[in-house]
Amino acid sequence: MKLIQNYIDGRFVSGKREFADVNPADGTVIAQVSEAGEKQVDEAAHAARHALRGEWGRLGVRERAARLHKVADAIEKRFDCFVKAEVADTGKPISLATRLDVPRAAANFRVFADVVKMSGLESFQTETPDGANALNYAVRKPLGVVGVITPWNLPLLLLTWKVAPALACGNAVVVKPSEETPATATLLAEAMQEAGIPSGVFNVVHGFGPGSAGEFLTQHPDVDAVTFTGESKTGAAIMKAVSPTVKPISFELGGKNAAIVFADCNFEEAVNGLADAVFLNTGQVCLCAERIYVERRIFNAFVDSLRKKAENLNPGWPNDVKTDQGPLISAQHREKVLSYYRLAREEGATVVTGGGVPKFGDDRNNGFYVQPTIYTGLPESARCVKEEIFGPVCHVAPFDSEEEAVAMANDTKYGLAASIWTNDLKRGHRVAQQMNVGITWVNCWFLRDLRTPFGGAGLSGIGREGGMHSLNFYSELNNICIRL
Ligand code: NAD
Ligand code: 6OD
Repeated sequence: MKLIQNYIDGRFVSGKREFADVNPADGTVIAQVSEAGEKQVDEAAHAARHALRGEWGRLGVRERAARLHKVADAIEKRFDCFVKAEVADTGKPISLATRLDVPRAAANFRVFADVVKMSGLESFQTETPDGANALNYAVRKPLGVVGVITPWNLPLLLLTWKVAPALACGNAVVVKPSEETPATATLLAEAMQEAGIPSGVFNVVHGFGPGSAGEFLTQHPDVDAVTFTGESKTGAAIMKAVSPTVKPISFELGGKNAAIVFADCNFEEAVNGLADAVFLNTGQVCLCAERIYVERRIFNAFVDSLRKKAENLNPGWPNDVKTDQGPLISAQHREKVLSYYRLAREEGATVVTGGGVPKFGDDRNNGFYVQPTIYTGLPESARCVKEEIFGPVCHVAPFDSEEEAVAMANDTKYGLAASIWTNDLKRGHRVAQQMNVGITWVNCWFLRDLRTPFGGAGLSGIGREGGMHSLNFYSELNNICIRL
């Protein structure tokens, strides 16, 4: 059986214990993973600190950027290996990993290499009280050792989204990928070696959260900052863990995202766009729309068209190019999603489609598939309308006025993303600007420009990453004031 190891100070190493890496499509064990104990996390943090004092710490921006492009080259060279590993770990359709996850990993390195090379800093000419002049300018320095903790839904994409800017700014990192999807982080270590990233700059520790590698990393005194993507309640636990050492944090957390569909929209584009927004990656994207508000006069037609889309999805084997719906990540996560399917009925929902588990004539019955599901008829106070489910499911509700739609969309403790569907440009701007979220799409969804601010309000996160926002988190500014 294959063993997925930790990567510390340029070497692939094992911890004391192992855990199983399970294929969500049929429940089989595909590899054993070496869990990093406190000792390995400590070694990784020290290796990272040491690397900052070596060649990496002396490199100029131009050479750092060149090496990040080489990392992207090395990912592209291993494109098929990354796709295969990501599909096996997550169960996502091969078509999705091929068009989204792996290309975005390479793009993350290329974009942040270019952003850091092109970035400048502001300066101010300042009048002194005695009528002389002073010049203020700031310089960027790395934060130091950055702990990177990531989830299982887009494992390589989300890990590289943080590692690339952290390295671009000259930091060294210790990454703790999700225990559900360890494979591509260790593969990335091979790409780092090939690209000439010095030993200790990129380290991988595998394991779980509490009492394991995740917690050891957040509490480690040699870790200067923590960047985390995952559930809001995990974010709260990490905030507590980092508070004694006052580490800077960047959090990208959960969502209960709304979409508003006006009757003047391009109907077909809205249905297609929202079918993606609800069901992509089996609904396991933090940006997915779990609440859809539709103007009453097109409500029935919209629900019926979305139902047809859901019923046409093909829950096949992940490696089949015709598959567009994979399983959920784990038995435990499926139980959570199914508990919401049961709860929706108890709360009085009308089940438009789905609500259960598909039956196959093969080993997929041992996997973690659920049916794509659409509900209507729930009150806005229902738990299924308020809580993040993170599966292929949405609730669709009608509205009669723009004000009502905006109020319902904003009635949440989360604040990650929203989408507005209308052909009235003025309304598009007006409604988008009223959304209490970090990201609003108009007539599209998950259309990314990596230079833009990305993050959430409320329970959805702290801070923004993307372009200069990432550079601002992953570096420390030192303002220098010179009296002239
Ligand atoms: P999770 O919070 O359970 O786990 C994420 C990571 O944190 C894993 O690596 C896990 O091992 C680690 N972890 C757990 N407890 C920890 C602790 N106490 N200390 C340190 N590390 C700990 O999240 P998940 O189930 O893997 O991912 C799904 C969640 O992530 C959803 O809520 C989703 O909305 C969110 N998410 C948000 C974004 C975003 O950009 N806002 C992106 C993707 C996923
Ligand atoms: O596109 C990105 O940069 C990003 N962070 C996406 C997050 C998706 C959540 O599952």
